[in-house]
Order: sequence, then C-alpha cells, then structure tokens
Amino acid sequence: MDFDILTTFPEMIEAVAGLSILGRARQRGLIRVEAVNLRDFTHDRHRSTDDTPFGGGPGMVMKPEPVFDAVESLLSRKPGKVRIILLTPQGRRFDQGMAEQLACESHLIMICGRYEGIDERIREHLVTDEISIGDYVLTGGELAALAVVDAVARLLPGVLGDESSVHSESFSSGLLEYPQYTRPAEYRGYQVPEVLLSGNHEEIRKWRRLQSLERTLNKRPDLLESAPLTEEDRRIIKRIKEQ
Ligand code: 6GU
Repeated sequence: MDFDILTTFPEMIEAVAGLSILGRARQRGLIRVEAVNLRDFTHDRHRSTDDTPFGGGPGMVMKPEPVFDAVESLLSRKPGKVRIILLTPQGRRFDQGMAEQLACESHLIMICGRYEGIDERIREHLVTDEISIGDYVLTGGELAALAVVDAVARLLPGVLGDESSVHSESFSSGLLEYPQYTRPAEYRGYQVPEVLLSGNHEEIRKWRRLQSLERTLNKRPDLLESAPLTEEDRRIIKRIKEQ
C-alpha cells in the first residue's frame, strides 16, 4: 500500500516512518511511505506555500498551486484509484472502523494542513475525504497523518508479526483489552491472578472476557452500545451492574 504525505515538514514524516514496525514494513516492501515536500512544487523565488488571506484577517493560508501540482504529479506517476485525504480538525473523526476501511485501499494521498487554513478550492476540487484525529487542535496535520498511516499500516497482512493479535485486541472486538501479565508471578508482593497460572484454558477465556466487559463498562461504557455482544456477555454485564 502506498502513502504519499504532502507536507512542508518532510523531516517530521521521515523521523517516524523509518522506525519500529512502520520502518520494518517499509523495508520489507509491504508499505511505501513517502513525504512529498510541497516546497518542491512552488514556483516563486521564496518558494512560498502560503499567502495572506483575501478579505484580510490574521494568519496565512496554504496556496492552492503547490498542492494541486503535487497531487497531479503523484497521480501521473501512479494512476488508478486513490483517496485524497485532507487532515483537518474539521474532518470526520478517525476511528478503528475508518482505519479498516482505508486498509482496503491501495493508494492514499494525505495533505497536511498548516497555517490558519488552506485555500477552499483544495477542499472543494481536489480532496475526497477530510479526517480529524480528535477534538483538539494541532499545529499541523503531520502528526495526524502519521497516526492514520500507523493505524492503517498495522492492519495490512504481514506488517505485525502475529496476525492473531490484530483480532484479539482492543476495538477490533469492540471492547477494551483484558489485563496482561508476564513473569515473575509475584513482584514486590503483587500477585498475578491465580486463574492465569492454572493452565485451565476455558477458565482463562472466561476470566478475560469478564475483565474486558468490566473494563469497558467502567472506562468506556459508550463502546458497549456498538460492541458485538453475546447473550452470555449481556448476562455478565447485568450481573456487574447489580454489584
Ligand atoms: Cl487532522 N489537524 C490539525 N491541525 N489538528 C487536528 C487534527 C488534524 N486532528 C485533530 N486535531
């Protein structure tokens, strides 16, 4: 899968995309992540990617030409279906479901907004999707683009060593994860729950499910409304609530 990230700070992207699981996925050719420097698509002496707003007012606005030119250059290099995503606090809130949808694509172009805003013609005539990563304001879209790349890339076949961990973790089940422990079984007097040492797989499965349900109920009750729950889960939740 190809990710092209249009930015005036390509170093921000490179600093992250070369490391850890993303870096390894890139080396193995499972993903291509490229930071495209918008300054390379400017034509004036100062290589400006922004300008003052028509109508006056504070701040600077991202110019349309470098963004259109960069996108068109990418499209001529790799024709075919592509989503052109603008990272902006005005976008649709990013979540695991959206990550799963994007993981079905083969090419994403991401435009990182900076300054006070972008020329509206970019949004109207170039962009296919607008994404926000949450209700707070960042200084630019780069960290948001990286969050999206990371969440999408880890869903692609082969990117995580152990495929099963994608399916058992938080959110793919619609619930928060159960607590995990490793050796030693006792640390500073703190014990690992007995059931996990029992070797009884059915009991362990039941305990973990109970923990997931209990945690979700306590920390993120909103998730229970859309989580796929069995009749047994519903009975357990009812019992927890009655305690
Ligand atoms: Cl995508 N961009 C910026 N600048 N701020 C944000 C955001 C994006 N998502 C949340 N806050």
